Amino acid sequence: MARKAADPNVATIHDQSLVRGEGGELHQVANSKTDILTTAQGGPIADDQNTLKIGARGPTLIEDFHFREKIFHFDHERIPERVVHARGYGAHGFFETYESLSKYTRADIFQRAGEKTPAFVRFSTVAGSKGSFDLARDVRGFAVKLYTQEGNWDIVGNNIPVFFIQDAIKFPDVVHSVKPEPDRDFPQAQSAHDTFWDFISLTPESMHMIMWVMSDRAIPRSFRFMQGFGVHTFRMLNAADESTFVKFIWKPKLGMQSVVWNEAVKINGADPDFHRRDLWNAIQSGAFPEWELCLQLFDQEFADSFDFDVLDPTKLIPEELLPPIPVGRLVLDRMPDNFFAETEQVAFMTQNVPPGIDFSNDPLLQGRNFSYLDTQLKRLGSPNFSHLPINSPKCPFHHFQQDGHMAMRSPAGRANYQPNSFGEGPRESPDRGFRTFADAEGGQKVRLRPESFADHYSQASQFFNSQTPTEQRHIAMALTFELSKVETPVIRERMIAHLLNIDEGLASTVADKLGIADLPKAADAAIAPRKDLEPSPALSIVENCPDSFEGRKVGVLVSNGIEAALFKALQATIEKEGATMEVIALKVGGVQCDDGTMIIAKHMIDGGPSVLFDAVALLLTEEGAELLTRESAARDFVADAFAHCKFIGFSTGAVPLLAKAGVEPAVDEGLIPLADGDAVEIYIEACRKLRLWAREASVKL
Ligand code: HDE
Repeated sequence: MARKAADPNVATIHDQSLVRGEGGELHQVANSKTDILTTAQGGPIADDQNTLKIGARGPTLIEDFHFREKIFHFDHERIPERVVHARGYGAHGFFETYESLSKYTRADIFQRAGEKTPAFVRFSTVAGSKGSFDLARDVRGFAVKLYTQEGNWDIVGNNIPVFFIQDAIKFPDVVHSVKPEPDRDFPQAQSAHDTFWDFISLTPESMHMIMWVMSDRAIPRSFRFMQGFGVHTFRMLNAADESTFVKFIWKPKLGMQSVVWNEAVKINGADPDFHRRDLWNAIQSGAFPEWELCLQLFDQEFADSFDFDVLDPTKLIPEELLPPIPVGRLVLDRMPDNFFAETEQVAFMTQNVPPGIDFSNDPLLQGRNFSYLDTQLKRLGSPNFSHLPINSPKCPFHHFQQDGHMAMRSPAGRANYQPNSFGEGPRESPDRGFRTFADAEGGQKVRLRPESFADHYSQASQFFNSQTPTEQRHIAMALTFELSKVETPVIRERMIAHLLNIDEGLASTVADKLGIADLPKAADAAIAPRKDLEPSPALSIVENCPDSFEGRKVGVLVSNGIEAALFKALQATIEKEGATMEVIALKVGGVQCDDGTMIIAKHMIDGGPSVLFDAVALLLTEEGAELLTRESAARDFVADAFAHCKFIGFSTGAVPLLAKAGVEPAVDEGLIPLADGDAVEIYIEACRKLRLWAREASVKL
């Protein structure tokens, strides 16, 4: 069934047209290359074009079992989408362990250097439904299933290391608030509406997460350029059952990158599948994305050194205070053969942990361990969802669970229980089996938040203070945009009152942009916010720019008559950098170069706006540029690339188009003349900075 072809986007096409049989009926008949079409029961089918009727124009007969079966199955093709994280995209790969971690954990996956463990990863947005667009401002799911030798281990994380709420009992509330409002069923995949901000403004514990969600982290350029976090504090247990606390962080080898909001809005129109297409293209072309798993390991004494509680999922441990240790790499190298069978049916569960990994008392994690099993039954419809190949362990497994809907295994033997006297079936192993950390617990039964969870603002301030001025501006703009869509003034004001506890400058900028003349009083805080926490540069995307253009994409706008040598030099340099390019022209048929060679375009100008690319180059003759000045899509191509602070390479002939788009060719160092082959190197070097943020103040995004 695998459909692999030279061009990642094109399956092999066999030209087979319908043929007419003796009675005039249509057929697409099997030949030596194809199998004979059958019913689900295996019966060969003679005619799949026409229902069985009395006469050519007569009524359809109910004895047409083939038609009945085909439509019946079609009518039942959908299963409930995930209540959250409905829109997602997955890929297969492997995890490779660097060194033995036996000192900290007895988990089999961490015992041997070089051990490779099969993996499946599903990235997702949270709020939107299955058919929503990829570039919503939202948290991204980063769920990893590791098929270890001791059972499946799911690290069901996000691309943000903290969460909105501290207690699982609030999860339905936060999710209801962000989903489409129940009376009108909009907006789709957006947090910019009253109910979300109403809930948030009444939930101070969400403020740290809100800073992240309003930052560029929530509009990633690609799944390949984002970090992943296990969020909660977990435990590792070694052979002696000694516990070490651990936080899991995935770091992309290609570095982090996000888009800007104005770009995100336009990408959603130009290519709603931007992220999944990006992953598909990268993997199909052999550019396998890679992440390092990094661990923050600590003990109780270290945990006690903080004002905050390591069980509180709205807090993180700054990397500067506890540097994450790389312990292995995750490589995604194969797309599923079938989206539904694998990506849609994959069932992640936080409670899937192997011996040597254990939970902490984080109340969010404890609640999740309850929820995920429930949700799988609802979605997949049977307690036998672990029989599906994507969910099935790849190590030996033996148990006495049996029967139920869609049981796909046929266990042999007489004794389906234990203990039994027949010597049949598996037995437990106190030695090799899962052992829970024997922590001492005690106390009254209460419904209480611990005092140690009461600081809701200090790390929100720390996050804001750790951002570059550019990123801080983006947070202010995002908050302004979102709150501008809120129709209830008191909700806006409540949010300003919270922002005052995070950063007064931020609060007054947002208030000013919303036209709130009188600043409200700062929100009452359970604990006085600390604004003196050391900034953590690791939290900034811009500070950690990879200084590489690898894995990125250039959009090259071309016209007839351009220098073939320059085009080839550009192409070669981009490829050498490990980047890719796509050609845009007036027509997809392409253009002819000065030496008569043809360049085929991937996009016509309306179909390839510059928002789809990390940098652009304009290889135009003057005549070609003049022609394009009349196309609004071409003017937008240039104006947007400029406004989004992208590097723009241009041939001399392109100047008229630049001018028409309002861009001075020498306005800043982000505009790079491509006079000859050497200039191309200078251009690519500049592109490694990804964006010329210095331009931003002048373009007023
Ligand atoms: Fe989830 N979450 N979640 N979540 N979550 C689900 O399980 C839930 C939370 C996350 O690609 C559901 O299979 C509760 C935090 C990801 O298939 C459901 C709480 C984090 C995915 C569920 C949380 C996540 C889910 C819906 C609060 C980051 C997608 C479909 C206590 C650490 C997995 C499903 C995939 C999916 C419950 C909070 C990440 C309903 C009750 C915090 C990446 O079980």
